[in-house]
Amino acid sequence: MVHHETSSEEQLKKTAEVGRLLFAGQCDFIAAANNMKALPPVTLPEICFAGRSNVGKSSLVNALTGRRMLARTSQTPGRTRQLIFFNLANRLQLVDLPGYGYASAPKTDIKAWTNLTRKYLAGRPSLKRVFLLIDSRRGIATSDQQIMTLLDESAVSWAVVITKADKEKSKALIKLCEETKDKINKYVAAFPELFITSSEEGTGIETLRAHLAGFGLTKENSAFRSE
Ligand SMILES: Nc1nc2c(ncn2[C@@H]2O[C@H](COP(=O)(O)OP(=O)(O)O)[C@@H](O)[C@H]2O)c(=O)[nH]1
Ligand SMILES: [Mg+2]
Repeated sequence: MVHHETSSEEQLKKTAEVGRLLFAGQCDFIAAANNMKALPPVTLPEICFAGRSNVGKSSLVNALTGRRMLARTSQTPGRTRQLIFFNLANRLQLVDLPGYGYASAPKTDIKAWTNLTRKYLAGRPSLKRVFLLIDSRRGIATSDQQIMTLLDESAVSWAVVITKADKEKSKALIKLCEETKDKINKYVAAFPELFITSSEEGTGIETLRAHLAGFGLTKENSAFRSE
């Protein structure tokens, strides 16, 4: 018997393909900002990755874009204190935020970049959605809840991405996801679904790409398209 795809299956395939194509396109580093004045101008729609230090933000940007060294992972500590902006095919801007709770840094430094991150999160007009990363082995911490509250109060839409799914057994992962869903339920600006990912193994990356592509300009409307 011939299997006829339902329209929703077809739709899923289509969005996956749109995501794949977008992330296979050009991706350029455009700015590293450590103060509000250094932020690049508001042009493209923007999405950002936030979370505690070491949660896997840079690894996720690299996995999504398929470029190993685009966002430097934890080996370059200085970089982790700046907001790093990437331009994806003139259609979407990706931002790798400084992690909160960097234990080994001086308190005044932490305050400075935490303030910058908070200001950015609460007041960036082009910011379409914040992806808040949660380590599958750690769950939601107080510092995460503070960011969730800030985003809710600023009416900025956000979603949870579970990282390092490869490090947890499936039973524990299911439990963590259920607990996480329960916790984010009470926030009005939270996207109800979780994105479960492993940058190491590629789990969930295609789904996330497809979702992210929905925030970008279409190819036809891209900022500097050649006529
Ligand atoms: N097993 C595993 N390790 C990961 C994954 N993502 C990141 N890591 C590791 O976690 C550490 C912190 O990652 P990084 O991307 O620098 O985190 P950031 O501080 O949030 O930018 C690094 O040692 C990564 O190799 C993952 O999906 N699986
Ligand atoms: Mg990083």
